[in-house]
Amino acid sequence: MSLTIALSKGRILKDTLPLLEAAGIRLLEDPEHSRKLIFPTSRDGVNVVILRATDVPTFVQHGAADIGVAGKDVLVEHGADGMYELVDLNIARCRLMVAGKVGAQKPDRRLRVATKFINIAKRYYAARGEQVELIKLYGSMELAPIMDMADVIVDVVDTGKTLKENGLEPLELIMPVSSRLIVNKTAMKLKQADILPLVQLLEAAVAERVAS
Ligand code: PRT
Ligand code: MG
Repeated sequence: MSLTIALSKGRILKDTLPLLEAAGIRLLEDPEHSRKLIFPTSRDGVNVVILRATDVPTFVQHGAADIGVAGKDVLVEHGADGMYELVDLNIARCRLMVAGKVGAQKPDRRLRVATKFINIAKRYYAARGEQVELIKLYGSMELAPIMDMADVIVDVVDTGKTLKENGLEPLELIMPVSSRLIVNKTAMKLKQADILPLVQLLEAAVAERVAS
């Protein structure tokens, strides 16, 4: 078989590796301690590629990777064209939230919103009939309200510690987030015999993890 699985370093990798192992796929080398981008596994023909989290849907959409694991936040922001979202892996859970400076009042002018989730923020405020000014950032969103560049941020929150340590507080929940198994639509047709058993093993591993 020939199967390429796209993952990202950090929490998704850490939480996905045990699930893959339960499905009989073990990496031969630890990606956290390597500069390689393509990793062979214990299963002949199955390789894992390590990407930036936001690039995983792109590689799966274009079929460069057959399968991937990405946060729901990243998937909704990117759009689901060309792929199926097959399994909620229930890992890397967090919440996509609006956050702002502790105690800050809503301004009388247009709200300025800093985020890397431009599409999600656009839709969220449009659905509420609110006109906002969106400011695209790629990281350290927390700085925007502190430095008075924005009134609020849209970002993922886990423990809330990062917000707190920067004088910010969560204000509104946009959506709960967990990581999903995504599959390229064409790969699903052509490699069904390889992909379906893997999906079933992963589903079983997730169910077992949730139960324990
Ligand atoms: O780091 P890089 O810029 O490459 O990309 P990334 O930050 O999107 O990747 P990564 O690996 O950090 O996150 C991958 C996915 O993990 C995200 O798309 C989410 O679906 C999920 N996830 C789960 C999180 C968190 N929890 C999380 N806490 N992603 C980011 N964070 C950030 C949060 O924004 C805060 O800055 O981690 C920091 C700590 O969070 P607190 O609330 O626990 O302090
Ligand atoms: Mg990160």
